[in-house]
Amino acid sequence: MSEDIIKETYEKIKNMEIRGAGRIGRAAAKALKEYAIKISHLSDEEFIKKMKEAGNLLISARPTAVSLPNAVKYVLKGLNEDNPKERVIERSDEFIESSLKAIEKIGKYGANRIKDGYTILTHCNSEAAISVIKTAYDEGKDIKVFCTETRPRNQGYITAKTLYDYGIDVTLIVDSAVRYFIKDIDIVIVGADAITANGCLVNKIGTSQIALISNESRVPFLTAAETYKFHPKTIVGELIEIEERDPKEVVVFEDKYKGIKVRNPAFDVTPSKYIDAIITEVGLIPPQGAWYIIEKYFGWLEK
Ligand code: RUB
Repeated sequence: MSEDIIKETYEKIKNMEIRGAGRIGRAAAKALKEYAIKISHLSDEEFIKKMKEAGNLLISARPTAVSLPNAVKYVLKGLNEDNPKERVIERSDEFIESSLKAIEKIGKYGANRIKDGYTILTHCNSEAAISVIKTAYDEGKDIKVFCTETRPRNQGYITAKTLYDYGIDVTLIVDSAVRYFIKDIDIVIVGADAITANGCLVNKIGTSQIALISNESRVPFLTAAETYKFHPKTIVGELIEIEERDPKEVVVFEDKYKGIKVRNPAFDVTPSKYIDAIITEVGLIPPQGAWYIIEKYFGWLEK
């Protein structure tokens, strides 16, 4: 069945087989392209209807990373153009290509903030943050990286292994050790699932604690975020839904203790006042510049 392409990607995003905001966006764009090719024999009217349904299903897989609806909307904008079938396919390629280019540019711009001898702290597993770190290393800078474990899903292990394989000096710490080690850190760089119109950062749970600690210790806190991580609807006051996942990801107690409640929010919100800069593919901007980015790059989206 042609719908299987969409359902499979939906499932993989939902169960986090595909995870990380950028990857989620590109996976959705790719699924839409493959689906469009499969159903291109349908009438334009039927094609448009089915593509919209597919887009809605993909968007519902995870609620927080805005890269997902932004990618789907970018691709499906082709439905309103002449030759919708071709345009959807072309726009999927465009999105994927521009996403990969953005990560590369973020690497270059962000690396300018990393000096020789720096120790960097990162949290979770972000392609954009890793791009900054790898670029600084490629430039010959002598750097060290501290990675948090990132409970409960331990995405920090992926980051630690990736950087170690790249030849970088890596130290893994438990999430609660950030304040203990902050004296050894020169800069914090994390990724982003969403940036709001007022410059707040939505990212992996624990990010805001790290930002608070960095602020208290005067350690610069930067987030690496492609422009498709900016949330258009926050400009008209919509709030971002924070995904709360299955408590079983945190702990499974024996029956005797099943009355103990376990909460598992996947993301938190870092206020803009703790963010020194947002590294985007169009340059480093202060959090106050978020509104401008949304207006400039997402003016075409319904708000
Ligand atoms: C991943 C996470 C990452 C952002 C940015 O959360 O919080 O920091 O998605 O990643 P999860 P990237 O593992 O729950 O998806 O820079 O790769 O887009």
